[in-house]
Amino acid sequence: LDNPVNLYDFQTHARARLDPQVLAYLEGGALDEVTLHENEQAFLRKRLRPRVLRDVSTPDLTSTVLGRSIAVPVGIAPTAQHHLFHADAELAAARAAASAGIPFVGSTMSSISLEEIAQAGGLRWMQLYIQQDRVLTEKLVQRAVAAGYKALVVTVDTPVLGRRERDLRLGSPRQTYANLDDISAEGETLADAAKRLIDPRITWDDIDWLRSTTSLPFVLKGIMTGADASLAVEHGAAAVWVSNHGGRQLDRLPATIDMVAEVVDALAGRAEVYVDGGVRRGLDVAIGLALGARCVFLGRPILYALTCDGERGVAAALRIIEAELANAMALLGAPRVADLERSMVV
Ligand code: FNR
Ligand code: LAC
Repeated sequence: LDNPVNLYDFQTHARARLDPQVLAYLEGGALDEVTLHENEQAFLRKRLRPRVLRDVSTPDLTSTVLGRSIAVPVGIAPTAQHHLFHADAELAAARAAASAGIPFVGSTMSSISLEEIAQAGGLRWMQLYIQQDRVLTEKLVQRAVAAGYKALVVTVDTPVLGRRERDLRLGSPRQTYANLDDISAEGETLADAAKRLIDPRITWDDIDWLRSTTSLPFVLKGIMTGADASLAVEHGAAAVWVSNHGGRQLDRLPATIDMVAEVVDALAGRAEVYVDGGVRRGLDVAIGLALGARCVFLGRPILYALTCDGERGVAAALRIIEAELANAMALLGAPRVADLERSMVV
């Protein structure tokens, strides 16, 4: 891919290269894909109210998440099965994140093991599905601690898999799950693996159980209401991640960006707030930060960039997002991340 200028360039290039079944898995959403599209559309509907005559000569994009410094308030969301997109799999994306100084979240369902991903260095968090087998779940947590992961991201919007019709038509890709080699059959489809690995019975009691097994801070990913955000904090969450799983789970949910303010207000500073879903521009990142998110995560765009050129592709995509964010902040009159305010977005 020659001279990518924005993230859509990676998408166009990747679409032409990927096998139809893999592309369906990557791009698909649940049912009518209303939420999938709404995530992007809601960002495009936002309008900005910039402030002028503020010295923006030295943009400062640095921030922190859970007490750790990051170079840009952007992160890589957990996505399963990077082998489908590039031979270097998760290691490529994790290395690009480490070089960029941003967090990388490894999926429970990664192609390579969490220990192999750890070789990339950098700030890594572990996404956790609470599995039906709690012993295996606990073992995964202990492995993450041993491998230097700094937080658990517990995904709570997936008690069952959403009905993704593109996958139902083409079949979901047959893969291996390196973190789960003790129980996962070689070449199991993602849909079958999810049925076994995801526990539909989990409740807030299981969050309390998880908390009792580890001192790692945890983030609940897939919160879409102020009420659940408050419960998350009451059950010990250090952060709440506003997500609708990229429109892959429950359809007809609002765009994530439209729920950030409600969650921020419900928490009133008691925990950090993150958001993902439909972020395609540094400008979208600025909007998320202005509305009160502390970090904004990317899902599919990373997989497009990974498909195009492995680590180099992801690094290039991250540089573009950073440049777009710096440009947006300067034009908004916000030299520092903390200068982005809710009043700047309508
Ligand atoms: C995901 N997502 C996801 N989330 C999670 O908690 N564990 C996982 O294993 C996966 N796997 C996964 C695979 C693929 C192919 C996609 C596209 C997404 C959801 C992901 O973390 C994130 O919430 C969304 O992708 C964000 O939306 P965008 O950026 O893709 O629009
Ligand atoms: C997905 C699951 C694995 O969205 O989170 O495909």
